Amino acid sequence: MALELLPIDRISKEDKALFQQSYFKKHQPAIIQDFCHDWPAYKNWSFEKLKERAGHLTVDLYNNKPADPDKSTMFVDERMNFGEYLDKISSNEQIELRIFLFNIFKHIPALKKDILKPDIVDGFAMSLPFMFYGGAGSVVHMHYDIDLSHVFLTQFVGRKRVVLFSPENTPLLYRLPFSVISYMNVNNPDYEKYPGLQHVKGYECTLDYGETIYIPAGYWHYIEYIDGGYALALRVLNESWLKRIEGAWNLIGEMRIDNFMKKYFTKPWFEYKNRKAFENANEAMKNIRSPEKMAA
Ligand SMILES: O=C(O)CCC(=O)C(=O)O
Ligand SMILES: [Fe+2]
Repeated sequence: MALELLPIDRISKEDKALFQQSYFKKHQPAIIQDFCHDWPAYKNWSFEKLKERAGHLTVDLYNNKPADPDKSTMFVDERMNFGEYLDKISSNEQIELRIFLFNIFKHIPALKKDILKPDIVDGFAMSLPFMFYGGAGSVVHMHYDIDLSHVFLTQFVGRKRVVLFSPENTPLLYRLPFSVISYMNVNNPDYEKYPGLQHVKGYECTLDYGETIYIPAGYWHYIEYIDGGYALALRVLNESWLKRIEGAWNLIGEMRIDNFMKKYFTKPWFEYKNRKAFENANEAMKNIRSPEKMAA
């Protein structure tokens, strides 16, 4: 049995009121087809032009291996010259190497002029633009963004498959406490080991060149690079102050506690978190009323 994944609506940035009412306010994902079409970046950010402007940088690369639950968060798998890396991913061979959360603008500030502040909603944090790169076959494992901001991810080159789950699904995805990751296998879910997965409801799309996906705050996302390519993520801070505080706590508190415990109490800490993940999923399953009960 495959996961229940619905398609994601496509709209235009001209449908501003529709986007705000039916998607942004309701935390419903959407694809905005022309979000970046008036940006200089839409025309300018080809492989060749990026290589010309930033090819001399050195970048940290990450492979497809899922993060080890025992090790502290993300360590670099390889380092490479950025120009060489762009050549590799543009060849469209299977190259499972990604760059994530790359603030390329810190190194080449002039690139920022190629992005225009969107007005589809207020509150874009233009000082926090991050880029993501990947070769064909690269995978971004299931996670949600720790700061709990809304993310607008714009694809400049290549296509990617994006799978999303709303935060209501969190216990059923067996989230390990003190982390933002789930070890589920999207393409081959193990319902015997993780029965909660039978109840998750998500979304799926292929994000095409020039399109932008709105990933509401706290949404889980899993991404497969169909082609080598790259994207820019712009953030809108959460409208709820409580969520902003929770996001900051995740970053400065929860993550540090987790890294400290992983370092000094590796095995018991993992066992505790794993047990908790199963308890949370079992509790959530109890609360899902079966169709027979609903009819009664
Ligand atoms: O596109 C990617 O490589 C990852 C994007 C992502 O995880 C994000 O924007 O939060
Ligand atoms: Fe993310």
